[in-house]
Amino acid sequence: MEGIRVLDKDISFMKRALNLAAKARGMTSPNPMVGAVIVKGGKIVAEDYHKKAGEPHAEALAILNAADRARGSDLYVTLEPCCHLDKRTPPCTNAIINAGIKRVFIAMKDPNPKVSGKGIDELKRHKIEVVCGVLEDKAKKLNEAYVKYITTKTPFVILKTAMTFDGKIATPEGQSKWITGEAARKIVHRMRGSVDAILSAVGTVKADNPEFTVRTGQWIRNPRRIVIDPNLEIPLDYKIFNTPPETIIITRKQVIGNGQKAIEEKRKALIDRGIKIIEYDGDRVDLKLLMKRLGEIGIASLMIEGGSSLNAYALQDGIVDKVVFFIAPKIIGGKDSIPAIGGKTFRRLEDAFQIYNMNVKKVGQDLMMEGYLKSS
Ligand code: AOF
Ligand code: ZN
Repeated sequence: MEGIRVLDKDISFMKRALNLAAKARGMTSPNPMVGAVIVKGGKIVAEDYHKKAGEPHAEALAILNAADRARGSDLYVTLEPCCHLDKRTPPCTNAIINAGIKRVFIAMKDPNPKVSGKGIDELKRHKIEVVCGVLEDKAKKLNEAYVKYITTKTPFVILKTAMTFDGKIATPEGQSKWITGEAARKIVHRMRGSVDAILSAVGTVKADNPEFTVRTGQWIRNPRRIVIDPNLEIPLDYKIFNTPPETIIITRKQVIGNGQKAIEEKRKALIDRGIKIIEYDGDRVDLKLLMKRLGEIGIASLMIEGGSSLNAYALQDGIVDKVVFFIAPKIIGGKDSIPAIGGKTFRRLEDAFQIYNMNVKKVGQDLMMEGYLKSS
């Protein structure tokens, strides 16, 4: 960190800005969560956060609230202020300069290629003191989905699963309700509320008839549901087709005139219901290509809630960014029970997927373990 010496009070104002930003979790996609605090004479004179994509930016709102008090003040903002013109809202750098703000503390550089350091340069050109990197790790974690999507145009993918102490997700007969306890399931609902979509597969949907919606009461936005169903086997009266929001079905392109009449009829019935269908060629959907396609339709983050095979294919196809495993204090044992990750077995330990930046916490009676597939 260059220039200004960062003091404890600066860290605590930034912490406050981060907490404000997080209030909009699940509401800002594909845009970032951003918080801003304006301080003068050691006191907060205004603060605000970005509420929803397309609505005013955090720093612009805080400046508006501060009015004249912004002159000569310090701004704490969790993301580098924007400076580009080809967008819905006016550049925040102009607002900062015009308001007469003296110093700007930034948590992280904006990975958006249209900004990426240019916002900081613009402020410095106008003799504003800038320090970037205050609580940077926390800011990056908060906006990990935004960082991935704005730089790759493909969604940030979380692989979530609930398993026994010995890594099983169901008995050989498929019984899986409930492996984990209430507290863990509550967290899963919260996670659903913060992603754009849930990805699952026919096996899980047929076995559990899930809704994949958020039922904690606090959230108002449900994720899109995306289900891989190669032969359109999921019955039309299943919850996935009968609860909003719109479900997307990923299915195999059928060979015409090959005795596929029933599938063709089902396809028509689904389309009549407003279900979106995405087709793929070949035996199995290429998940990497699917992620590209979903990115194109604006899905910036996705959580996989599938079974053994989908979990394995997701890892194999290299689409997973983060794993969140809930571990319950139960042991099923036996080689016939269903493992969390199916698919092929690695013959050499060197080939195993490596998990980085691992974190563990206790939730109710269970453990929540998370980590990343790439080191940061
Ligand atoms: C936000 N909220 O508080 C900040 C953002 O679609 P627009 O016009 O709102 O522009 C989105 C871009 O603005 C976003 O990708 C990021 O580069 C920058 N900063 N965005 O939605 C905010 N500060
Ligand atoms: Zn802005």
